[in-house]
Amino acid sequence: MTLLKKPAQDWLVLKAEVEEALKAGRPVVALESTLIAHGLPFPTNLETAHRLEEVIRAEGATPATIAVLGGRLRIGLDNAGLERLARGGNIRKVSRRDLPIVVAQGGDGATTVAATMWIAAQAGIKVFATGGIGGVHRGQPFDVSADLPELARTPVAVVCAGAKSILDLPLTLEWLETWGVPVLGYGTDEFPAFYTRSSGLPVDARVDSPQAAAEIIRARWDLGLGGGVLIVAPVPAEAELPAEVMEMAIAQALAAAEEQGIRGKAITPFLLARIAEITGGDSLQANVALLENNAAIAARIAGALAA
Ligand code: PSU
Ligand code: MN
Repeated sequence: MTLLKKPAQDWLVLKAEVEEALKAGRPVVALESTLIAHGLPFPTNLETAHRLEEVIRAEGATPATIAVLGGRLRIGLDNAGLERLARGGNIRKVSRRDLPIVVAQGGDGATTVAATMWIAAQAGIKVFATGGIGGVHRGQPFDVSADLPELARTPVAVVCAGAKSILDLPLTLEWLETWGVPVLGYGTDEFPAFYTRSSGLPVDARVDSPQAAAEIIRARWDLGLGGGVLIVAPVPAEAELPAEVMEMAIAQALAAAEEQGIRGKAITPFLLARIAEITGGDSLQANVALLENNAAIAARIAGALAA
């Protein structure tokens, strides 16, 4: 029997502009696709996917939206690829454990933070922007998103607006501490809670410029510590939602999930959809505003790292 060792590169398909930017050492920012296929409704998802790429370009970086199409790990999508994800229908939610399945079966998949980080790292992309990361679920401390171990092991800096309080935020931060993931507040001393700017929980360090963030990211890798860094930026003040409204919506969504027995990988998309329903258009507006903000910050940090 021959054991063939095939590098991951064989399954990677880079969009030409992304490949050129990487070769030239220009800044590149990865974007995930689960938020397109399972996090936002159509057509807001498609508009947002395009908008995030524009924001990154306006900051002088190259966007690379990541997904699995036809079993290939795609880094940088064309309009047809983005549309396929946004219109949905048979798009698997792909986290680390799903990667071999969707590749072997030649399927289509939207990548979570974990899977996007891993694919980005295969191509040498160092910075990634998203909305919120997964974490430790409320009342279910054994339901830990694969995003957390990925942050511990894969060398990509992730910019997000914290995490929704559908999760247990204190336990999520404890997990990151145990596994050595630095959490940097971008212009804040507090861990933001996605729709709201504060959670009352402290970050490990505050950074007030892309350079300050880049120096810590670089030091982590230069020290040989490897792994990721989490940079958290609060939702822009004008788009923030009242904490009481959010807590009520989250409590209702959690009760519905419990009642309907929703579990495993379905729980996050279920809660996101219920919260969007309950809060109406406001939550969507906040979601898009924080995504744009994160994309711009990520592009500036990628620029500082490339300098
Ligand atoms: N949180 C959000 N919006 C999202 C997600 C999380 O506010 O779209 C998505 C991200 O892709 C994240 C994934 O990586 O959900 C986490 O899913 P799970 O909890 O099953 O690991
Ligand atoms: Mn889970």
